[in-house]
Parts: sequence; structure tokens; C-alpha cells
Amino acid sequence: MNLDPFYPIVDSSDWIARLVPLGVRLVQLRIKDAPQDRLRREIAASKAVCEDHGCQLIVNDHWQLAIEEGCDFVHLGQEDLAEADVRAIRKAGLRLGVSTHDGEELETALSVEPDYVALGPVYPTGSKDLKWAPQGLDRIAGWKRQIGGLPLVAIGGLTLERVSGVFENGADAAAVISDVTGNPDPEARTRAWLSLTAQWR
Ligand code: 3NM
Repeated sequence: MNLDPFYPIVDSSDWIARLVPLGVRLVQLRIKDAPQDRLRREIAASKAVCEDHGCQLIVNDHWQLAIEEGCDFVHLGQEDLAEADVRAIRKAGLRLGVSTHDGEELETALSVEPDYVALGPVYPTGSKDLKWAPQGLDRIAGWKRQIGGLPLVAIGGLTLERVSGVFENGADAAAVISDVTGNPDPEARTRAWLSLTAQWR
């Protein structure tokens, strides 16, 4: 499976409607706490936009709703993975990406035969509280050696200026929140990411 190298993560279908039409081919909807009915609406609206634009939607955490809404890809952190029914996810035909931060988590992730593994935080991030120190670029190369052909997603503190390093060290995709949605001009920043990452597509 091929992942697009530019993997923005957003927290609403409004963001998806704003950014996906610019040419984004891979996006994650990551909504932490919200009532079920709102989550369902957000997932359905995101899916509709992504379908219209040939973009792969990946739903974070809410795998039951993702199945019910007919989505085909979910992302789980380790805690969510521990509680999730991976067989039900697979039975429904969904693909699965898993977060990892250390060797033990990588083993756990690999045990469910994921469709990609994410490694973070590559650099310091203000978007998520994490107990792990920044991993650095060497760690990306080490992860890639271990997982071989399985796609590797780098995440955490990535910016347009820094991102080349993750690809040079073996990452297949760069997941990013604040450098895009925290930018004063998110549309222009998205276009710049698309243009720079085209070389790794
Ligand atoms: N997961 P930004 S780091 C959601 O290391 C997330 O697992 C991480 O946001 C991990 O691009 C992170 O703003 C936040 O640093 C990424």
C-alpha cells in the first residue's frame, strides 16, 4: 500500500472541506471528545468531501463509527488499540494504522499486522502531551529498518522546513497538525506542502 507523503491531521469536517479540495490525498480526522451524534456527522461529512476529491480519509479512534459510516481506514493509538476489536475492524474490511513511540509499542503494533506504523514525536510538539522525548531522525531510519516494506509515518513537530529529513531517513509520509492548521494562511501552507512533498509521492 502506498501512502501519500503529505498527511495532514485535522479536527473537523470544516477543515477537511477547506483543505482537501486543494489536492490533499490523505487526511486524518482526529476529534478527541465529542458526543456520538456530532462525531457521526463529522465522519459522514468528512467522508463525503474525501470521496468527491479522491482523498483517503483515516478516522482516528472512533472505529465503530467509522465502520458504521462505511469508512475504510482507521488510526489507533496504543491505548485505543488495546481496547479495540481488531478482528471486527478487519472483518469490516478497514485498514489500520497504529501509533508507536518505543520498541515495545512497535512490537504491539506489528502483532496486529497494521497497514502502517506511525513513529513520534520526531521533534517537540505542542499538539499532544507525550511522555517520550523527541525521537530524532536516526530513530526513523531504525524503525524503517525494522519494519521493512510496511509504510512508516513520521509525526510530531514537523514543518515544511524540517520535513525533508524524515523522508531522507526512510519515512513514507509526514503527518502534521500545527504547521498547517496553525499557520496564518493554512491554504497557502497546504499548497506549499503539496508542492514540496510531490517529489516523494
Ligand atoms: N501524535 P504537530 S505527536 C497527534 O508522537 C500526535 O504519537 C504524536 O502535531 C505521536 O504536527 C502528535 O502540531 C501531534 O506537532 C502532532
